[in-house]
Amino acid sequence: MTIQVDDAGWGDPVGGVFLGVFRVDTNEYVVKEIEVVHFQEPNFDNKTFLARGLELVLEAFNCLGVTLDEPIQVCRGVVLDGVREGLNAKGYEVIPTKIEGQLQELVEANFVESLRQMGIRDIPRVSGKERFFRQLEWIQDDLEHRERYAKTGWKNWPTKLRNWRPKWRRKHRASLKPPIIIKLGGSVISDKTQRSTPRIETIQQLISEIVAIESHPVVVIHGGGSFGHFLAKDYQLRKGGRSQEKKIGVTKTASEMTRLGHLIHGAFLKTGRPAVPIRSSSIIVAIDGRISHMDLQALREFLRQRFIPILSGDVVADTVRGFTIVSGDQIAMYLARLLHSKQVVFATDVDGLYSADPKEHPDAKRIDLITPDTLDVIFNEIAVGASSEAADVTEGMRGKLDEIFKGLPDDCEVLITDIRQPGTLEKIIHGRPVPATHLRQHS
Ligand code: IP8
Repeated sequence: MTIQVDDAGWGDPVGGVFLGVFRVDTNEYVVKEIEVVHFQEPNFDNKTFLARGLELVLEAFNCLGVTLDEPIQVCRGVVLDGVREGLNAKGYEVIPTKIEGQLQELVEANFVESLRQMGIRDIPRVSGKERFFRQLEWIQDDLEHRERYAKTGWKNWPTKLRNWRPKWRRKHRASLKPPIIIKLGGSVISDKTQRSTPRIETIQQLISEIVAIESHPVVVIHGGGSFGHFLAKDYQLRKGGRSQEKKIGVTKTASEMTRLGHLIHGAFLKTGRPAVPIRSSSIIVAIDGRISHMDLQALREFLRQRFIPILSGDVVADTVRGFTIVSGDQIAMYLARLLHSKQVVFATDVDGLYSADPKEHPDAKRIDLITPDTLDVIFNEIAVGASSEAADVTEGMRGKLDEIFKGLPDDCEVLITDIRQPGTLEKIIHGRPVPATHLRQHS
């Protein structure tokens, strides 16, 4: 009986290469996949796919009980060089050939189905230009997370394919500047001493300043303030959990965050500037308290259409803890990296960090610049002589700055300042000096 071996996916930029083994007379069929890592560096250069292909075909032969007296028709493709050589060496009668018909269709269909399962929609069944570019487009939509599924070992991956954009998108994207990210601190937009108490006037003031910057795309993220933190603490949500009681805590917190979000969105509505809430818990998944995935497709699309996306710190799904709290700070820095932002502004009710509380100590000095190298020295100075309540605040602030530095890209600057003063944001965008504490990776 004749055995056929064919491949699919060799010319496709996403996924591994599928190998189908088919006994023509009985229609028995086994399919295997040479995993995509064999098409990435350093494996691709070392052609590890050749040995892996042979290994998989022999596994399939084992399943089908192929014997040495069965002629083996093997497709002529390069990916099967190792299979042809290896089978020859083992004494099989190998006939290099062009495989068409049933096997070709089966293995192509299996490969295309695997692309669909990865989430690539509208993928043509037949290989060719359209299928190829559809895959590149899919990768481009979330390069950060999807590049690992690509055959990045191809010579033209780094030079051409990695940055490929369809023409219509190229035009669109070229005109899109990286957004400025503005984090509204929870203690500015709410009274943190009273449960779920908003500072409506301050919110309106902040939003009016934000909408005044028209020259630049903006993303707004707000903290939880007294809407999120009381409940998060009551139910110890950061730690996660599985109990019904905790899940009710998640439900209440999510509901309160919706209320706060509604107030912020309402303030945008009054200004007449298009803004759209994007629920953080719908686009983020965490692993053990840290963001591991953020689906930015909708956010990017809204930004392109000049909406202001509004996100917040939130209670989100966590694959280790069940759920957790991710702060607006963590989200801001994660977004800054993904969206290549050059400026992130943390809006507070003072124009920066001071050596002591400036409301109580008029001689307190503002710290103009902090880098990772100066962080320890500055915090030691602040901690000396701080009251125990102030020490708590200092400790909280240290955690905040550690979070910021953890995610701060080299070419991005964070400013901690009060943006309510008219024109402050405009100055920041144009690189003009404003009273603020600046955070940078290098001085
Ligand atoms: O105020 C926390 O966000 P943050 C959000 O930015 C919740 O830390 C739900 C407490």
